[in-house]
Amino acid sequence: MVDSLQQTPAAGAGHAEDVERFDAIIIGAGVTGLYSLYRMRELGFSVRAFEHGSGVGGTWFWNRYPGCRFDSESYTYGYSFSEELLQEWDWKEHYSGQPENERYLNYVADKFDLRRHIQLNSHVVSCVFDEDESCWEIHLEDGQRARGQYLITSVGILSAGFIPDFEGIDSFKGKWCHTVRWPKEGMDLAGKRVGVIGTGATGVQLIPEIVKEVAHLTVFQRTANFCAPLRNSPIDDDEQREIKASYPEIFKKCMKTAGSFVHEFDPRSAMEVSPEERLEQYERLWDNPGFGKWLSNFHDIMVPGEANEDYAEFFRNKIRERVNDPVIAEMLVPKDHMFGSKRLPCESGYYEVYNRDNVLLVDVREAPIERITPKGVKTRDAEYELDVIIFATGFDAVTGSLNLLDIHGEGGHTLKDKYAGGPRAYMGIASAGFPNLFTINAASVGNFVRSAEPLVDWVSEAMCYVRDNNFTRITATLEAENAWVDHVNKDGAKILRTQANSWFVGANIPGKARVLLTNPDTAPAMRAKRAEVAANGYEGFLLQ
Ligand code: NA7
Repeated sequence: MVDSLQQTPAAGAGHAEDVERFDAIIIGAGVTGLYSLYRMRELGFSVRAFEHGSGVGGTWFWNRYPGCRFDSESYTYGYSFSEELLQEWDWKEHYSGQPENERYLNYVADKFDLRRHIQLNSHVVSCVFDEDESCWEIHLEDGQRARGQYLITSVGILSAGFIPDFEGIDSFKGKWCHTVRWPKEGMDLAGKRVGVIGTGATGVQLIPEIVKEVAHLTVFQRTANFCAPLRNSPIDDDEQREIKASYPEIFKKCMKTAGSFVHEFDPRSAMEVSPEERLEQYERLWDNPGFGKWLSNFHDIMVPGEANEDYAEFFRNKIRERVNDPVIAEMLVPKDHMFGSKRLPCESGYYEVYNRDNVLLVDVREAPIERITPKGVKTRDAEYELDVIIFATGFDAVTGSLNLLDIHGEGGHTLKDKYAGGPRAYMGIASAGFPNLFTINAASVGNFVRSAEPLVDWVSEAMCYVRDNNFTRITATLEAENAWVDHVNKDGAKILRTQANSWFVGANIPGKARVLLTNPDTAPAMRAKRAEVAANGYEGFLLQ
């Protein structure tokens, strides 16, 4: 459970009230929840968002670990729905950090007067569909209940933190936490012997920051990743003016790309240009900031084959150049998965960390972690004495956060049971047997806000259609759901994202079904599909 990710979880609100009724209950006040609240309220629905945290921001509220920041360009991540907001808000860095991102979301909540519809410190423990009244009832940890015709889960795809089931965590005499529950007051790491388990996007952001203050750092790595330099920098006044003048073009560009990022693939094949030209492009992208190294490259880098392997080797050699000790360098060089088959972490001085005398890299694929002891971490080969253990061990992605909500649909059937073999949701958002439930957390991937805004718009319009036509329920049909799941499995098998063991396919969680947890389609294809469904009178949905 979420609260077991930190030694001292925050206390809940602890009050009970009468059952209040709303048109829509939104769970989560992160980027999607805030926008859902805004949009649905604008359309005349009564709404209430229930948020577990003591503040708004979701991902940017919980992930307070040092180094946490965007890998998307800041100005592509913000909301586009208000021109005034776009002109008022100054992003200070090209890849903005957690504190500023949290400030931004608080600014949005204040500017659009959203707070009066948000109940903080509200831990939803179950959601039950009332078939007689065609509405959802949610239950909070403190006994409070609320009812809504619609249930909107804006709980994020990466919010249910995961700690491997290591024996002995409670016996550890030092301090520990998971990065998604980094305490607001910070962790005292100065002069301490610190261990970090996990080297995904989170670990790679965290490690170069904390190494500046710890006495000694031990990094436990199971899989070496392809990581790219972020090359963050401040946004100066001229750039700020230029950004603000070109938002329409920026967003237009984002909306054309597969993942809604600002980077567009080069239509040329890597193997069709000369080796010199190829290398020149690799080097140019390498020197540029952000995801361009991944998403502005030759298009065939992103399919298994010669181009992908050629670029992977370029990356491997970049790692070898940055790490002084060739043995450590080889430990950091990824060899067991294709470039782009896992999410590309962006880093700022990550590899140079391993040139320090006070840093030790431990290969826990070779010698797995056996247990946590009172003194530290015990692998097959040694015990590492530590004062602090940081779990950067990722998330039970997509379905994990839904399972925590304990959702019961028609006939009392649970979403958890339905999803036991992987998500079963038409277009990723609606499941047969769960009327008026939109799992919007499960369908937004890529550059998050860019894909979430149109999705929330679509759901809100569907709700208007139901209202305007005097229906009370909208439910995905089993046929539409089955066809969609077949599509995810069939087309998902062809894409790079399903070729490695990662959270994309649930492979990071022992015992979890190995299926693509998101839609396999590009963002424009998903928008087109949803538009077609709406134009055909919500094809694939049963309206009652
Ligand atoms: P990730 O990318 O899932 O990374 C988790 C890391 O934890 C990864 O290095 C794992 O190794 C490691 N891990 C997990 N279980 C173990 C065990 N049992 N032993 C050792 N190491 C383990 O999560 P992040 O938080 O870094 O990033 C998640 C997303 O958040 C990211 O994609 C961004 O979009 C934001 P593995 O690679 O599985 O061998």
